[in-house]
Amino acid sequence: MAKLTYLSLGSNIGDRERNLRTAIERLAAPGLRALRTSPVYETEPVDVTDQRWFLNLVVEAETTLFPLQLLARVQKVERVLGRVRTVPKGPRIIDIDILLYGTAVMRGGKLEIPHPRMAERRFVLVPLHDLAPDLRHPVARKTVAELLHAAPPAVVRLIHS
Ligand code: GSY
Repeated sequence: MAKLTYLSLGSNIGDRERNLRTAIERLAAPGLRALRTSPVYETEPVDVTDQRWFLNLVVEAETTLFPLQLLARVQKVERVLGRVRTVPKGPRIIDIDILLYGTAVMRGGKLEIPHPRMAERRFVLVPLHDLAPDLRHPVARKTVAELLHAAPPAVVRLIHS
């Protein structure tokens, strides 16, 4: 049975826009079909603030992959694009986070769904809100619109739709 999944993509090295586009193209392979892509936003870095600003977007996709298969797909795309895990939370060519996978809740293993920090991150919630404002977070039991309303401030500027 196909599931609806939401992926957050971010890049802050090199041609950020091209990195995002290439990642979206590479994600689409047997078992995953991108349905809609949010507008692109330029966003101030969170956690490690002394780095270039990111471009961020969210992809809505339909997938028949199981969660760990989806994680493997995401990590493969990150590898192919040349992501090297050096500084934790530091600059990256591409970062792809699985935000939601249907209404699944997975905790305590190598993959946590919903993404454990999605509810505090404006760079995730703004583009997710463009696609699915009424979607309900299966743990917080709040809609994306409600989470965005309560999220801490951070600069998120629309670059283009
Ligand atoms: O977790 C995703 C990578 N990342 C980002 C990001 O994509 N955007 C912004 N604005 N800040 C970030 N900090 C990290 S780590």
